[in-house]
Amino acid sequence: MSIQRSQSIFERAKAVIPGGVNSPVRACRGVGTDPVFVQQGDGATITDVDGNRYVDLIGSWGPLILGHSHPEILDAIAETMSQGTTFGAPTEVEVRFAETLRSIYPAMEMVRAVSSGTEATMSALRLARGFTGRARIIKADGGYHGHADCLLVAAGSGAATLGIPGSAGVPDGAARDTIVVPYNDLAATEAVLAAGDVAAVIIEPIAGNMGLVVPAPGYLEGLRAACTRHGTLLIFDEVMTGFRVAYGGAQARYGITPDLTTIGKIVGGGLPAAAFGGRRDIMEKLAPLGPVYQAGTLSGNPLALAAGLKAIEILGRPGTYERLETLGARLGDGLLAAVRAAGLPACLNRVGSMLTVFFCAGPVTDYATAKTSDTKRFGAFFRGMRERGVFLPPSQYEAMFISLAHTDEDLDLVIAAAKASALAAVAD
Ligand code: KE4
Repeated sequence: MSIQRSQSIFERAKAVIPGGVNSPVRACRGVGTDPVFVQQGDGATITDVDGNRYVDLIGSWGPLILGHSHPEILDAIAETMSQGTTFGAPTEVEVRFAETLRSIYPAMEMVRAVSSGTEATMSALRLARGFTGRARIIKADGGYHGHADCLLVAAGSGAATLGIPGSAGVPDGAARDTIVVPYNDLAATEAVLAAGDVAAVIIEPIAGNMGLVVPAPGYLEGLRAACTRHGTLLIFDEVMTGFRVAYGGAQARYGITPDLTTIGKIVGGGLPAAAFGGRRDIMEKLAPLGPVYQAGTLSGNPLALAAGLKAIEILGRPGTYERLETLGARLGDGLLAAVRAAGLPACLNRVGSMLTVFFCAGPVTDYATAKTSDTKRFGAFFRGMRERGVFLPPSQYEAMFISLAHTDEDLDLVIAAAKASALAAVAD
């Protein structure tokens, strides 16, 4: 497979963009290769600038649950674009977007649209701190909620530790009030909450950024009860899981009512849009009504919201999530069998159409167990799969995403490639 044009563009890119990419994971540094540059996407496939076609299992990291260039979404964008793209003044589509989210996510009694998941989580945390008058927040080790300073915090040693900066440029003061606890460790979380000074727990109800990790039975229910007991707000970060794991997200799947929800990716229909929302008494603390400031030039962008509303409409059609479950089960089981058939230890975590095959015996129940994976072997597997026409997320600690555009033939190709790539990875 020639990637000559990609390589020449990558050289140009590295001269003007840090690492040649606009988001670090795209650089493929975790899987020992260089990125290919994409020319176009079509349904379940992408084509790179050298004309190589791949079955796409990244789906732009979640947004493209309907596949690339869905005709109805392109039509919705074109129709909206004909009237203008952004006004810096309110539009009716923003109201329809908020009403639609509230009808599907009843916990989102009020909604504020923003342009990225990072903005949604950063704003939700500021709101939680403003509402409670408390400074401390809790996040899970291995949880990723975007790159706001207070969230780029690494776990120190020990179960529940005061945050230490997880990135250069994050001052101690910004990290100090963030406490990091192991995912699925309810006791550690409750021990921190007991002090009664925590503004919010922010959690991925199904974790997707340490690879996919599912909540242990009772974990989310326990978080809900403990937050209620201690006057702490429970924030479900559903940027990835919203409209992915169920039409109503993880909160519908598990029957939990968070105080605030952040949502993104799919709700933009492939364009930049996200939102946060929740209890009316909390949301009404937001400017211009209340003292918590938050703003955005392109927040509620009509083009992105029109695309998002069309995606939400299509996902609401009968049989959607049954089909995604069928595709997910077929792919997950096929990949797991392929890697194990090569004699490699592997385990699978999957919820519907998002999944991760970990290169370790498992089970993977938190970040510590996820990190026992053989990332070198995963890298070899990634390279073999790309060579064989399959575009995997370039990290063991990410989830794969399937779309409604994927066909059984696509999955046959992926599973055949996995069998060969796993064997090659053993020899690598
Ligand atoms: P964005 O700012 O990237 O739109 O969203 C941040 C975010 C917030 N919450 C969750 C649960 C997320 O998964 C994300 C972003 N996800 C990563 C992929 N794991 C985006 C990919 C990237 O960083 O390039």
